[in-house]
Amino acid sequence: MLNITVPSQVALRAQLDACASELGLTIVGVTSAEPFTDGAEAATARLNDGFMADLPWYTQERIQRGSDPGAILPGARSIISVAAIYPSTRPDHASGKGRVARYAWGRDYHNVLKKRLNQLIARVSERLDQSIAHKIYVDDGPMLDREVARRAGVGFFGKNTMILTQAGSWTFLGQVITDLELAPNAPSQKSCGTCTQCMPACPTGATVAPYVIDSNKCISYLTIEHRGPIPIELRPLIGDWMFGCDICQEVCPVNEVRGDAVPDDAFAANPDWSSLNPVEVLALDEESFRARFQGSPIRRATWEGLRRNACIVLGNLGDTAAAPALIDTLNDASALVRGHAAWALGMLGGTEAEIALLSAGETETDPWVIEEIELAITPTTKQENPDA
Ligand code: B12
Ligand code: SF4
Ligand code: SF4
Repeated sequence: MLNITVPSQVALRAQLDACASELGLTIVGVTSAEPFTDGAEAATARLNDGFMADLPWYTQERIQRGSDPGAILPGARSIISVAAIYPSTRPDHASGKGRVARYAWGRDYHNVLKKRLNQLIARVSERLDQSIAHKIYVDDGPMLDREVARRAGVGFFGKNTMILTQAGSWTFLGQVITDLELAPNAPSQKSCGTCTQCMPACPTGATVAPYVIDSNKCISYLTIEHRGPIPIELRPLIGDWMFGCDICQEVCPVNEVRGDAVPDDAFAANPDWSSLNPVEVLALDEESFRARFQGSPIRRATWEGLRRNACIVLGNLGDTAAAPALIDTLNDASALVRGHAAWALGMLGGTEAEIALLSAGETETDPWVIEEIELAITPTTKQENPDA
């Protein structure tokens, strides 16, 4: 009879934790591969309420698939959930620049964290001298990353819907579904308590209820994922956010108490990405956009989308020195960008802007841009910007 020693769940877990720590993964939890029924229910409710906006890939089918790890990896027994800390201390923000959400200051986390999780599995596999069936996801699959993290004890849900870990919410989440039988963690018992600070702090009122974000109003959605015109009533509320938004995390007291939160070097801020000069962005051609943001999450906004955002930021900053750049942009090849440039000029006001708008109105052929030009030359638009 063969004498095979099967490592216990606890011994396997100890190996996992040791390998994770060697790879700099300090926040690690484990949960079973049981279906995520509650998470799927909440996600379905968000979808049915229209709160997932027009994200074409966020479908009921995706939610179903993501809530059943056993269907993704036959033989799945455990899910390893990790949170990787990214830098959160903002260098002095130069005036005239557009803000970038912290998660996008450094290299694209999808690749960095997936590589790390691959190394983790390779290392554990080597130690155990056995192959491990696994499937890795970092934001790029159907799994409900935050619900996995909650059940694996990595953190608790904040009312801003972020997972609040021992290091706060400035973290990326990733997970590995595996056939290893690992000792699980208990879900965190912590909660926001009576705090509600993130809710009134949201400029657009996107936190429509505790734990519920209406993506249609979320600046992160609007500046990163949304492909068309940004609703005119939301534009002034975007302020100087050029890509993403961090406000509901900046105000969170859990993020203040994070003495032991050491950001992962792999996500160190790149000054070319961490704040953006909107006039410079308007001047980028498609090739220079690709080159400048190679390896950055900012590419997700698309060349057209980022220039649309630059127009909004310039309109909100209200600096008339940006008028010539916006006037040039009235001739842009993209109607989306031209329309937002017209709006921004309306916000800046002044004779130079008005003459340019009137002249553009004579040659413009796109009906939506014509409408934007007309709105921009009516005085009511300008009144919406309190700083202009
Ligand atoms: C779609 C999406 C978005 C959308 C929608 C966001 C949202 N809140 O749903 C938009 C584009 C707006 C977005 C924005 C951002 N995102 Co995003 N996004 C995703 C994605 C792809 C899916 C999220 C999802 O399924 N939402 C659907 C709803 C149902 O999920 P939920 O709001 O989390 O709901 C849960 C809880 O509310 C809970 N719940 C429901 N009711 C109740 C009641 C109680 C009492 C409790 C306790 C809990 C609870 O159950 C729900 C299901 O799990 C995930 C990656 C992934 N694959 O999971 C990243 C992800 C959530 N995003 C992430 C990040 C970093 C951001 C931004 C911070 C980026 C930025 N700075 O601009 C913002 C944050 C905005 C915000 N406050 O959420 C990280 C979050 C990391 C973390 N520590 O939590 C993720 C996990 C990506 C990753 N792998 O790192 N995102
Ligand atoms: S990311 Fe910004 S816009 Fe979105 S919910 Fe948070 S504060 Fe509101
Ligand atoms: S600000 Fe308060 S309510 Fe909002 S997530 Fe943080 S602790 Fe929770």
